[in-house]
Order: sequence, then structure tokens, then C-alpha cells
Amino acid sequence: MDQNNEPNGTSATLTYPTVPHRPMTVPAAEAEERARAFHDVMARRRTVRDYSDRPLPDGVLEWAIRTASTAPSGANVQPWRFVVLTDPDRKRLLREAAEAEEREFYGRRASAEWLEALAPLGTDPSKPFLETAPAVIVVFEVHKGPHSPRPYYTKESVGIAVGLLLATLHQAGLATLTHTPSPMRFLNEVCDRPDEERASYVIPVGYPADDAQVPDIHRKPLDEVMTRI
Ligand code: IYR
Repeated sequence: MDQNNEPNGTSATLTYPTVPHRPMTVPAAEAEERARAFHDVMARRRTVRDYSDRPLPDGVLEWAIRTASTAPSGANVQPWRFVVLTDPDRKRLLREAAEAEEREFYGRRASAEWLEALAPLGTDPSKPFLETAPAVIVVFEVHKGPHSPRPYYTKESVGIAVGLLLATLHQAGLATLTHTPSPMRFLNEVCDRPDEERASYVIPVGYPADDAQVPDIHRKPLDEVMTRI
């Protein structure tokens, strides 16, 4: 059997070797309960903007990034790169650069309609969480470059990976926030990444501050999000 997962073949059509699938075996009688239990865990996830400086337990970031990397991706290109910032100087640099973009966003670039939509959340250009959270993960899409093939469905693939990342960190008791400074080009310099990589999420990770508050928002009921035909 091919050991390296490179496609097999010598001519124009290359195919992966196949291996027997090893499915998860969940008894049908337990399926609903397991789905509900996972729902109850995920339903408690909240986006957190106030972090404590409590350190992260060992190994969690690595497992979360491994889990994110199990996401399906267009043509299996796996077009993601997760840059983990923990050094205080680097986080300060990130915060200063992000706040400069955000001042432009809130002061000039955002439309009145967008600012009105954000107003209930009370967000503003100040981003202290980029320094207080013990780690910040900057997620990059990897586009075609000297060492990377052309990706397909890049946004979708990276979005799924980030969903798994957030779910794993939550499951491990950690809070996150998907911060989206715009535009994000400055992140290549802050994170030492080449031009073919384009940042799409900035994710502080940590324990919530003891006095953290979150907005009292609610999820849409099933009948508003699900249609059966
Ligand atoms: N990038 C800004 C604005 C912002 C935009 C959306 I859409 C949000 O849901 C929240 C914030 C910021 O991070 O403050």
C-alpha cells in the first residue's frame, strides 16, 4: 500500500489509494442523546471579549489546531495556517496594528447601516483582549504560491476548520472570540507570513475574566433556521 498518501498512477489520471473506512459506531438508540449532549455543550459557548491572564493548560492549543486540521477541504488542499501568538511584545504589536485599522473602520470606513447593526453589541476600536488573552490564533488562508498549490473553496474550507477549532477550545473550557479587523493585510507583517497567505480570523483564546459580561442574545428557534421539504 502507498504509505505517503500521494496519488497513485503514472499517466494523466492519478488517484489516491483507498483504505477501508473505519466509521464511528454509535448505536442508533443512542444517536439522538449524543447529538443532544453535544448541542448542550455547544449551546453554552459565548463569544467573550473580557479575558483573564490565567495561563492556558498545556497541549490544548495543539489539539484544537490538530482538530481544526481534520476539516474537509476543497480537493483536500487543506489551505490553512494557524499562527499562535503568546509573546507579550508580539501581542502588543498585534493590538496596536489592529486598533489602528479599527479606528479607521469605526471612524470612516464602516457604513451607517453597519455601525447601526453593531451598536447593540457595544463594540468599538479598543481591543484589549489582544493583549490580555494568553494566546491569540491568527488564521490564514493559504493561496497559490511557491510552496502551495491552488486551493478550492478556500473560504468554506477555512470556515469549517475554524468552526472545529472554536468547538474544541470550548469543549476544553476555553473562551474565544472571532475578531475580524478589516482589512487584514497588516497581519502578514505582524505574523511573519508570506504574501500568498491571507489572514481571515484573529482569535483570542483564554479563560474569561471573573467579571466578564456577555450580551443577552438568543439563538433562533429551530423552525426559523430549518425547513423540511
Ligand atoms: N471588526 C470590527 C467590527 C465588527 C464587525 C462585526 I460584523 C461584528 O460582529 C463585530 C465587530 C470589530 O472587531 O470591532
